[in-house]
Amino acid sequence: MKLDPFYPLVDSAEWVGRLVPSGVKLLQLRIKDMPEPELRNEISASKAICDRYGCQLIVNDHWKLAIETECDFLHLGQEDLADADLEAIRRAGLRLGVSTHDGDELDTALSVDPDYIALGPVFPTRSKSLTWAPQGLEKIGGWKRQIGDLPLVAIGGITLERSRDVLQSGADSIAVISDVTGHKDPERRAADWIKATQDWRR
Ligand code: 3NM
Repeated sequence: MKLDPFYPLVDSAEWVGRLVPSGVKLLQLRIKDMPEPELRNEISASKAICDRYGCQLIVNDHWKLAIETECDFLHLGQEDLADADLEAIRRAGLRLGVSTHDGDELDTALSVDPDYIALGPVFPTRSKSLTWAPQGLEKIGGWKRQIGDLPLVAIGGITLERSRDVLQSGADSIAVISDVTGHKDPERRAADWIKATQDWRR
């Protein structure tokens, strides 16, 4: 499986509607703390937009709702992974990406036969509070050598200006929050990312 090199993370269907028409082909809906009925609506609305524009939607954490809304790709952190019913997820045919931050977490992630591995934080990030120090670019190469053909997603503090180095270090895809949604012109920034990562899309 090949992932698009540009992988923005957003926290609402409204953001999905803003970014996906610019040509985003891979996107994560990452919503924390929302009552279930609203969450279901956000996931369904995001899926409708992604289906319309041919964008792969990946739902963070909410595996039951992802199955219910017929989504086909899920992202789980290590804690979510411990709580989730992996058999039910696989039975429903969902693909699965897993976050990792150190060797033990990588072993845990690999034990569930994931469809991609995410490694973070590559650089300092303000978007999530983490106990791990920034991993640096060399770690990306090491992780990639270890996981071989399995796609590697790099995350944490990655900007458009740093994207080439990250991809050249061995990442297959870059997950990004603030460099897009925190930008003064997010739609334009997304379009710039798509253009800048074009060489990795073939
Ligand atoms: N997970 P930004 S870092 C959601 O290391 C998330 O697992 C991380 O946001 C991890 O692009 C992160 O603004 C935040 O740095 C990424």
